[in-house]
Amino acid sequence: PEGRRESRVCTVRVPINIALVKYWGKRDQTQNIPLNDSLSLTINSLHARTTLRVNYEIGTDSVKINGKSQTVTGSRYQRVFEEVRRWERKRKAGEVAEHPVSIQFEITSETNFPVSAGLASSAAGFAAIAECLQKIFGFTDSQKSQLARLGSGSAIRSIFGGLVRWRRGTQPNYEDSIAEQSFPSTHWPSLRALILVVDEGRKEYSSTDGMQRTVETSTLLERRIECCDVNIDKICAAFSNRDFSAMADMIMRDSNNFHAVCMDTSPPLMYLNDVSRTIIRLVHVYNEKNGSTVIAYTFDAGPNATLYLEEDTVQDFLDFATKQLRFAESAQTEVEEILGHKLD
Ligand code: 2P0
Repeated sequence: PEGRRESRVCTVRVPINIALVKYWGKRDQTQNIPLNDSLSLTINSLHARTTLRVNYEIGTDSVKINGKSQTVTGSRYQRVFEEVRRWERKRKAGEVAEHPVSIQFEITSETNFPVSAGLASSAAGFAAIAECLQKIFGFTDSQKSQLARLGSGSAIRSIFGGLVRWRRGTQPNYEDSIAEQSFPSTHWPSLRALILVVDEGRKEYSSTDGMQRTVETSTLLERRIECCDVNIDKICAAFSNRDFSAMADMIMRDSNNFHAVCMDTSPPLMYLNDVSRTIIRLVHVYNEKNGSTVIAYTFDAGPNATLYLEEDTVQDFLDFATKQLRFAESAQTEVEEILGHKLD
């Protein structure tokens, strides 16, 4: 009979990623299989530090994020935990096991950025959980990807650094719906991300619900999906040549196309607000003033902006933006926080 086993503990630090070509729409909702390939940059300095403890006994699973206990029953965490139990049960069926698999999970996670700000915290969190599970149970890379994706689709991209592509996959069993690194961050060391936290509040509707509503009601989505692969190839080519303006142009186009599709959803998904739109204008004015495209914006399912630029543009843009946004402040708008981050 199986003896009592020691608890196992693992701690990892995993960064967030921000998509340049967004994932929006699933062909399988339970497995988080996307309708289109997506592409992201991993932002190393914004991360989740996650500890997973596995106890080999029957008990209640627990998850604590930044000191706050999370609901586990019926959650994505439970989905991931149940999958691991199922795999372990299956593995043990081949052995002589007198006891059923009793595994209890305890997760504590701290992030160095506001979780509620919609800054892809779930991507970092679930990629970290998958990483810990792989280390503790000895899962394959493919299993690790499956677990990250099951938690949150975009988490599959946080497994790698640099420029990362998540392929939608074509196999019926989805095993080729995986992420791969297109370029390491060292390929373009001067690249920077600025995150403008416009609103720290929780978004009105989750990405999961929002994208499903888009799949059910938007006619523009089909056209968007047709263009994603071509746009990814263009961004990869620009990244390869360190051609900032070519890359920036495609990043902004994808963000605007994604939000157009959100507006084409019924009822519409209005993620951007007046401050977001001020930032869009500001970036275009700055690029025009410069005579070339030296900064790009992208917005996820919320009003916060991620700006991409090169190191030598950061200070000048911040000076420009501060002057302009102070003016905007008098019109009752404000940018709460500006976070400057290196990608490498
Ligand atoms: C992305 N987003 O590619 C896009 C852009 C939001 C806008 O991936 O349902 O939280 O967990 O698979 O990963 C957010 O979606 O959705 C997301 P689920 P997820 O980053």
